[in-house]
Amino acid sequence: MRITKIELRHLKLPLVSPFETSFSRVNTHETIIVIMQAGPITGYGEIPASAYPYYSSETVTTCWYIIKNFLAPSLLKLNLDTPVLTTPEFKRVRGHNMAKAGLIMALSDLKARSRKQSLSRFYGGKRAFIMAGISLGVEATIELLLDKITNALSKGYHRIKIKIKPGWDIKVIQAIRKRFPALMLSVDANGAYTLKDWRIFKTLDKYRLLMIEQPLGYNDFLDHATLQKKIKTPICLDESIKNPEDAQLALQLKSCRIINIKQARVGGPIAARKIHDLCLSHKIPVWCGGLLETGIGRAHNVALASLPNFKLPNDISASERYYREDIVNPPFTVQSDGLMKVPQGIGLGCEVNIKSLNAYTLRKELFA
Ligand code: OSB
Ligand code: MG
Repeated sequence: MRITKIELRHLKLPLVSPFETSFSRVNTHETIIVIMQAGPITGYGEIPASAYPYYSSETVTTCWYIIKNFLAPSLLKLNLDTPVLTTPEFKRVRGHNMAKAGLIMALSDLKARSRKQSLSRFYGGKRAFIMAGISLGVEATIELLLDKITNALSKGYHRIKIKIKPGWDIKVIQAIRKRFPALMLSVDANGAYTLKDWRIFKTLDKYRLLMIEQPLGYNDFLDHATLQKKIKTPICLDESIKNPEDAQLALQLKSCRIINIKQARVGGPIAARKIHDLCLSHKIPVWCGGLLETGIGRAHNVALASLPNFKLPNDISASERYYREDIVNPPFTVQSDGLMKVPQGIGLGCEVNIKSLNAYTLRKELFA
């Protein structure tokens, strides 16, 4: 079977509440849905690039441009069984991992559906449930953040991650520890510090954090290795790991003890699985990060997180944590024990709600 059509949808969705990180504060999220057709089968992928080049250098606009001009033409008419990463144009286009990832996700969904398998099964997943976790942004006051944590715990989340930045770190973590002594807590700086700030992280050692995510520069490996030697808390890399070679480098240099895998960031599920396998062979646990995905990207993330070395709770929350109305049915939910079911139906394992997909679409384009 051959790929006959690729459609892109640029979506803009209101968030249930604003999300603030060390690099921005947003009320809405922009993402691209990839709809790929082969004969009678449709596959879906998502590119959660956002409107801004702040988390990653890619945006919805750069992804659209690269897909329209380079990647989509090279995929049309391609046989479903051709390994897409080896096609000349995919190899020739350097970088643009998110653009590539969305296409490979849609292709994977197509392939899983053509074999009548769930995406989890297709990816080699073993878990029937994955560990949900929640990532909470910077708030106006510590008291407001404590309220958000209380609320998250009441919804079943067992691991809370908070965003930190200079001026919103030690005193916040101290207050959380005072109120929730046994909480499984981690922090994410999104690269907001430099090695000169190492004493801050040394101080954090006493708060029993599960990990410190991306404390230093988004391209850095060496300073992270130096910092990891100075502190006891495991460092987890997110932004620095853009492909399997980066993961290899980080493991070799001991820049981190944990890796956050986002398939959008690393170029898709194939690269994600390579990083997973590499980490497994080095006894380094991984977990699945998130980029505020809609139900389509979430289904891909849940399927990926069902692989065996996803040993730590993921940044995968219920649909309602992000959106009042998701674009899939049923929406993703978290159980009171903090677990989320891995859909067992074929492909994504949930229905795409075309009505809400249409309602949030800003523009669309068809390549055939
Ligand atoms: O660094 O993990 C991050 C959201 C947007 C950009 C970067 C990050 C995040 C999150 C939220 O932490 C994860 C999620 O719940 O989707
Ligand atoms: Mg992160």
